[in-house]
Amino acid sequence: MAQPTPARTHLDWWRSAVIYQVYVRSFADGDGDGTGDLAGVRARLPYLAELGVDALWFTPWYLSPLKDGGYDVADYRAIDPAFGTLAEAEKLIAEAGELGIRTIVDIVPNHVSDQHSWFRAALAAGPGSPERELFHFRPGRGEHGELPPNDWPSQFAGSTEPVWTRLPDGEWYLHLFTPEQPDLNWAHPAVRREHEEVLRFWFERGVAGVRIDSAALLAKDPELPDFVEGRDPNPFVDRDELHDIYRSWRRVADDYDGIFVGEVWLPDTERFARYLRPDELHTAFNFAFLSCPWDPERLRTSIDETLAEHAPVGAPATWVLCNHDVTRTATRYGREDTAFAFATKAYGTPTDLVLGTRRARAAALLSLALPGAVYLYQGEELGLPEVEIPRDRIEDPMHFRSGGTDPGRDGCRVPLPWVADAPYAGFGSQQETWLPQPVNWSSYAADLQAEDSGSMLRLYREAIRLRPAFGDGPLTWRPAPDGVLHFVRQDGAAHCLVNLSATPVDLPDHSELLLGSGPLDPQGRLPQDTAVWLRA
Ligand code: ISL
Repeated sequence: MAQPTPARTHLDWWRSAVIYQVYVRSFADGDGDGTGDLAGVRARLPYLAELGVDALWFTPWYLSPLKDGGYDVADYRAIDPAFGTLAEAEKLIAEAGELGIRTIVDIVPNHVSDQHSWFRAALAAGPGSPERELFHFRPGRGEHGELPPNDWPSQFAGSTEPVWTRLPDGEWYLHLFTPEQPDLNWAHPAVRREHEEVLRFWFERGVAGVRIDSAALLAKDPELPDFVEGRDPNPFVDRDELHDIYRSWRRVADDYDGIFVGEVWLPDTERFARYLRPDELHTAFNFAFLSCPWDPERLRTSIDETLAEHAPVGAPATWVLCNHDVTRTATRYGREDTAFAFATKAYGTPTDLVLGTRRARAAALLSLALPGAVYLYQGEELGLPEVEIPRDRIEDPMHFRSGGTDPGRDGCRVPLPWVADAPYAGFGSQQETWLPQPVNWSSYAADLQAEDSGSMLRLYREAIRLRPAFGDGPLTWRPAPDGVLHFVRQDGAAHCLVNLSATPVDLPDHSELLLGSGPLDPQGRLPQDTAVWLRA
């Protein structure tokens, strides 16, 4: 029997929100210098309001040398001058709020930039100093300390580079990502204190939530032992100490009715759900769904497992198809292997974009009909494909740290096309954009799509407008032919069907066809790779 839905208040907005991820550097350029900025976002707020999203998640906009696109933070209380000023961020938060759009900022607690004042002080203070205790400094192994202190693998998939860097004074420091991103020592009380103050700093400025970067990596085994595959507990992933950290973060957030979304990549669903206990994080990204291939059984299993793992802790699911780290949806679904994995990214993978786009449209309706929150990555609503960036223009450290074999993540970070008939597809730049746009980029421009009722943009706008028809209650599967996903929400009042089989299927009885990802066939049946929303 379906559980009664408890009464919801405005404070529960995040349980069923549509949250739009803004990669500031590539969203819109307000000052014409080739890099996106806060002025660009402010100018495009009406577009986001028209799209109908509930909140914006901004990837890091803080002072940063941008060695990892801003995930190398030099100062959490300052905005990078390439993006704007703190006063402008405050204006942006307020202006978005006036349009009913909340703001989520991105906190990167695992590491800081090597230009952060703490790390500079640690370098200057030398071995054995209290300043170095904020990080993981160690002598090396080997007769002369010439070997790294342990053998941990890099957290940049495909990276062949070590996670330790040796200083001229002989000590080594730990960095799970690039050498410009030294890992903090979370066993140190000052590290905890500082982050709670940073949370307060941003909540005081009116943000509604915080995304937590690499949320399962912060805590380290103090002995820093070698990594042994399968040994439990892992010395640096998903350690029990993390839960105490997030419980105290939760107390800070509760003072402001703020919410968290954790970047928790963990294959073990029970371990994943621990982060979502009522006194810890509110939500976490659903990477299982993001990685799932375009396959009816696998998708259905992924949805069922997601709902089952969240139910015991009472947390809503999230549905994510892509983000700034992964292959864009339209491209991924147009390939032979439709799953996402960092390990399988390669140059020159054959792609059928017509097929991929048809599936991406169906996937949009599928994910927006599921119970929980949906994350939408900028440009997904335009159906942008992954771009193969010329090697001499790539900036992503993941590419370089793989020895050049991994194309890296810049292919999903190309500056957005806004106006077809304008320089740089209307991104706003007066000079070459920081990543090059491909020749056909204007054909995806938002202004063209706004005028075209068959466009991806119009589909997303309609879907977000109609999504309340699915409510916030549970999902029930209906019997369906092989290869067809059919579920209902609202005690059967709203249906979602997705046909992943080659055989067209008849629609169930309904009073109204709310929305389709593509046309029905001449017999009124749902064709392959098409989704439909119906009112019973
Ligand atoms: O590379 C991975 C697996 O080998 C990922 O799991 C990776 O650890 C994860 O995507 C972390 O990403 C986040 O932190 C990184 C940053 O570069 C990414 O952009 C961010 O999303 C370091 O801060």
